[in-house]
Amino acid sequence: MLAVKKSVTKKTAKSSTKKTTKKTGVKKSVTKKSPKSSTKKTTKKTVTKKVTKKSPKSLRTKLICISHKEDNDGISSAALIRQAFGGDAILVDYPGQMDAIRQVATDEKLKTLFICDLGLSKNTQDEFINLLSDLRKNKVSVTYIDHHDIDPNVVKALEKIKVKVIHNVNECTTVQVYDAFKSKLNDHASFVACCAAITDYMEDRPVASKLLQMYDRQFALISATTMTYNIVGHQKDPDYLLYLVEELADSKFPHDIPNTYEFAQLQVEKLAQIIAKVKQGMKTMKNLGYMEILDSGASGAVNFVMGLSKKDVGVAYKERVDHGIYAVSVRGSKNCKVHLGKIVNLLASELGGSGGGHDKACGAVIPKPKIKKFITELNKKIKN
Ligand SMILES: [Mn+2]
Repeated sequence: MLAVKKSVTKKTAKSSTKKTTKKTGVKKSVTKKSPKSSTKKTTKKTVTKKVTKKSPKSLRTKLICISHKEDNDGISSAALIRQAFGGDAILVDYPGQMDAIRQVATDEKLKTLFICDLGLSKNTQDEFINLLSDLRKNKVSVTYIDHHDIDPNVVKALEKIKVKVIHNVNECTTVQVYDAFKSKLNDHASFVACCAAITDYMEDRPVASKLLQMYDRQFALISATTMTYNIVGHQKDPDYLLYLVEELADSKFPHDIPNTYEFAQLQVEKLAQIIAKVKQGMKTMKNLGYMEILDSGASGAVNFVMGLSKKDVGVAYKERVDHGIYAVSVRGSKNCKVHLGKIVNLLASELGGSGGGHDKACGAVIPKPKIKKFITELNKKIKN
């Protein structure tokens, strides 16, 4: 474990200094003096010079990609945006999504914003539109790329304010990023997209399946799985996740990123322990199996809850003590005929939370006291 961490920190440090000197034009003048100084410090020194030289418009130089941090599709979307356009990634989960957008919206240097693989729900969509419309008023270029179920009125509203919307529920986000910007990407980017599609169960879709044909299936499967385990196992290590974004943007195969396979082995062992715990702790209702997860991620356990309960829907939830909420993961089997993402979106917002996603895989944020109600109501709404 120690060895894993060490080499990682070294690499991250290296690549992040590279980043400051290489990518951001504004920082250049500052980098000479102190390469370590942050952007905040930078403003102090550059502003006086800049203001006299250039119009305020040209102060906007930053490109930021806000993407989903919890899976390979989000991380890989950020990586391909970085390869195509440069800039920096901000990785967030669903509960942190709006905070991140609010924060970048106040950044006066922001010129271009990409938002990837972050679905919207009834409770977030209005503020999302408002924030982006403020950005558009400031001439910030905004591109939203996603594949989660979305209210068509939201798409209309976004297009009206000239946000570029790339949205297709039939391909994962990274495949859509690849497809939209392949002229700016190298050949390896198609492999990154393939692996993301596998993680999202979408490698059989029209574009993704063509990409997968170019590679050996088992090679792509083990690469996607290794990435997934490294991402899931590093959710509390944001620097490592950003490092993965950089390595993928630099066209590294997962097996060329140090220690990823060793780390995946550790994750596999943890998952085996989760199976044992789910067998003990899982409960069932008529139409679903459910379980509160205490010592791992809910999304890592939810498939076991569904499978071991022998129901067509599984629910796993984990308390986020700092937020007073439960992070909930929901999965449906092939026999599940209802659109879980749509049901969960409605139900979560009725209970003062938010949620949504795909037909057979979705998530929600539910206020702590409402979790039991969420499960009983979901059980009622999915009767087959
Ligand atoms: Mn996705």
